[in-house]
Amino acid sequence: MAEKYDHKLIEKKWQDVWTEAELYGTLEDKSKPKCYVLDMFPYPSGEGLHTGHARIYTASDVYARYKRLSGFSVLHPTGWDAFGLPAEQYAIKNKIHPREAVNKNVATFRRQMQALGFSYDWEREVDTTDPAFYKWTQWIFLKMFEKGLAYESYEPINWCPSCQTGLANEDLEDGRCERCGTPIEKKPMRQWVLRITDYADKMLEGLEELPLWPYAVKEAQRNWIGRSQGAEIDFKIKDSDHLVTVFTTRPDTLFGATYVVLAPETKLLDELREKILNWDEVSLYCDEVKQRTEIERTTEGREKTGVRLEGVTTINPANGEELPIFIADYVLGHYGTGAVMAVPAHDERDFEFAKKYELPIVMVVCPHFPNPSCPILDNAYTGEGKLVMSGAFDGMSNEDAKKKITDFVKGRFVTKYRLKDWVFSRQRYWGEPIPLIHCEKCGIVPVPEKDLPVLLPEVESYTPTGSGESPLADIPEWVNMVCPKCGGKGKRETNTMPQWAGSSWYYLRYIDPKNSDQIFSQEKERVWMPVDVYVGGMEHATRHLIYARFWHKFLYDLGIVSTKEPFVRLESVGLVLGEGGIKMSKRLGNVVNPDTVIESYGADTLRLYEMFMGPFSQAGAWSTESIVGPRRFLERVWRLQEKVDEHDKNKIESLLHRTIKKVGDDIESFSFNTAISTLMILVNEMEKLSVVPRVSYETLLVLLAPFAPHITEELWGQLGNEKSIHLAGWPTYDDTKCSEREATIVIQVNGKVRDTIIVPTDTDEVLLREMVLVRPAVIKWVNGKEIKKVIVVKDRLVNIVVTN
Ligand code: ANZ
Ligand code: ZN
Repeated sequence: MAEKYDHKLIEKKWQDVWTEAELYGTLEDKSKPKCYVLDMFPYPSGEGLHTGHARIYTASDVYARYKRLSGFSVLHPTGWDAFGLPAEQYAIKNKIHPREAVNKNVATFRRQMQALGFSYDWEREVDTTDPAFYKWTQWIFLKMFEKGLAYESYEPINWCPSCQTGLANEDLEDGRCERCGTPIEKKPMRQWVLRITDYADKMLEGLEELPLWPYAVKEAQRNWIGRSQGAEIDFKIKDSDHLVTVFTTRPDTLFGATYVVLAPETKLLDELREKILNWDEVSLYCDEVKQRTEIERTTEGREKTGVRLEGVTTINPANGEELPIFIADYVLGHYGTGAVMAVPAHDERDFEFAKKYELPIVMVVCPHFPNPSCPILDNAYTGEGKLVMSGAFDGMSNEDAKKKITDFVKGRFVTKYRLKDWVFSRQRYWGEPIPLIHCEKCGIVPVPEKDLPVLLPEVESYTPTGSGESPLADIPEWVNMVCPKCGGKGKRETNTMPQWAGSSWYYLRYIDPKNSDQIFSQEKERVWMPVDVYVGGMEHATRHLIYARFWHKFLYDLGIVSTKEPFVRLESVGLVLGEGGIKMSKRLGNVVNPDTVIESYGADTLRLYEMFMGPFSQAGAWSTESIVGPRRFLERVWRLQEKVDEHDKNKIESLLHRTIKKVGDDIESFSFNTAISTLMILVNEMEKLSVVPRVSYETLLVLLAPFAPHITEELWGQLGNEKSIHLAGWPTYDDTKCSEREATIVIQVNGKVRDTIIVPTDTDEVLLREMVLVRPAVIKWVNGKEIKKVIVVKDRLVNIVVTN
């Protein structure tokens, strides 16, 4: 009789054995196909690993283990994204050096990740704050500088008054600092900017070559980049030499422009100040608008506001008509030219505005031409048609008129992007120093490559100065230096890089993490790139995943990497919510600590539970009650060993073959929850047998090994196997033995149909009940209510009766 399943005896033991045997070291075995399985490395915060991390890292671990078992040479590394504000703030608060804070937090993360049994190749661990790593981050920056992709700018940028640093657009959420929620101000200051817009087209085109990325992520990137083709057209200010240049995607509607709108931020306003009769009103309005976030300004349906400029008008270049000029908040200063020609008949925003301020609405594109009478509009007409009221262009299709009218008024065709160049400097301590020198004579001089890395110096205080200078500016010994070019007086750049820098290329360093002469060997890069599967959170869709693609494409153009895209396939994880489907938060006190779950149930149970919560890409709610499910399942697998018999009289051959096929297919497609259900069915059937043939049991163990690596290793060993189960090889199946009978089960809650599920016929009632209760559609209706009973009609129906 086997002993009781005690995870505490097993898990640590096997983790030590695996480490000792270097079981998960990367084998650069060229005889096997390669697979690079990557997850988004953590930011080692003071809070330690959370259940969301555990979901991502378990998924990538299951996949990596499955690929190793299937004969692939697998690269599965991890590391630490450890620069940035949170570490610095933690250090300030706890009065320790950010280096110490990072070391401490990394130790916690590493311990927790090891306790979960992840099969990372720890020999390849990288840390973005390690000088041996950031040397190469600085090196890439210098290459960008060399190619003119990094430039100094004095434009007003996003400034967080609380974090006291400049920020990129990607660091904002609804006009607020993504970190602390403080509304962003615009502050003019010197800064370093990366010309990411040079890569906008390449990044858009590249999306077409990524069929294995979720559509939603690609769509988010397209919108973020926001390419828009249109024309710039000059309008003269009457009785003046000034011009208003507007950006329009609809030059075909120029004859229908009935006023012009300037963004309250435009410089032109100051230039026209002498002429504007109601200047006080205008400047008051401008001040008001500055208080509003961009979201407030552009939300559809919100009442539009504006002020007419008294004393100035402009001339429509198409027909010489005199038009009024407004300033209005719905026109943004930093998009296009900051000025629009308003065509209320064909643009919804202009239509609303024109109604409110009683401005003329002239229809110039009509769908029923040559029928002479245009309809009276209830809202803007945005469709296609023929031109009317447009002089010589009447009758022309509006598509053709775009070019013709632009040429007629000598406009210029332009492409605009919503994407802005990447504000790349931070006025904070804990980041990579930007490796540049300001020389009195030579101007900006790059630090010579041989002098990299530029080490982050020790400082008295990490607290930002608030003056817009980084704390590094307070260390004259560090700042003042000899110009490497002329030997004259030089000063170091004191801004640091943003948190996103290291993560924009870290996946390349894993390939050759200890190389001190090169960023990585080109030969190794050709072996391992591209990343075959990248697993992480959706919040990175328009941040990290844009930046990394940009850097990768730049490195491709330099000839340093061999693939145009870094990540072939992307799998995004759904959130892990707290009990009852609400967000986990410290404030609500509902954060689940993986340590306590591992302590009471074991890492294998936690892993299984995280994968069984529901479809991987969908949110799942934590439930302490249902974590016993996976635990009991593992106990059942444990007890099955009592039935194992050496003699092979396989009564469940067909089910076994089907299970091998289904579990493999499901892991391949990240359908981990259904893979587990399938294993549950198999265990259920095995329990019904009086003896379980040894080979069948061993097959079950191998199939379960990627999910529950410890218990399966233990049971495998108890059967007398000497080699690790994780080297056993994935079982094969015979297609002809896979024929399956299925039943579609209708799932009801209080008699109302809420979901359906396909299961093998004869699926056991208890099991069916378990499978049904974890489905998101069911949880939605059952959550928070008491389950009175569950009615099961075999192969047909499950009805859950709850209190109302
Ligand atoms: C006249 C017009 C007529 C327009 C019409 C549209 C429809 P996308 O596609 O997003 O690039 N626009 C230009 N600059 C703007 C700014 N800084 N703030 C707010 N709106 C701005 O949008 C381009 C269109 O948005 C432009 O084309 C302009 O309005 C407006 F029937 O010009 B259009
Ligand atoms: Zn010099």
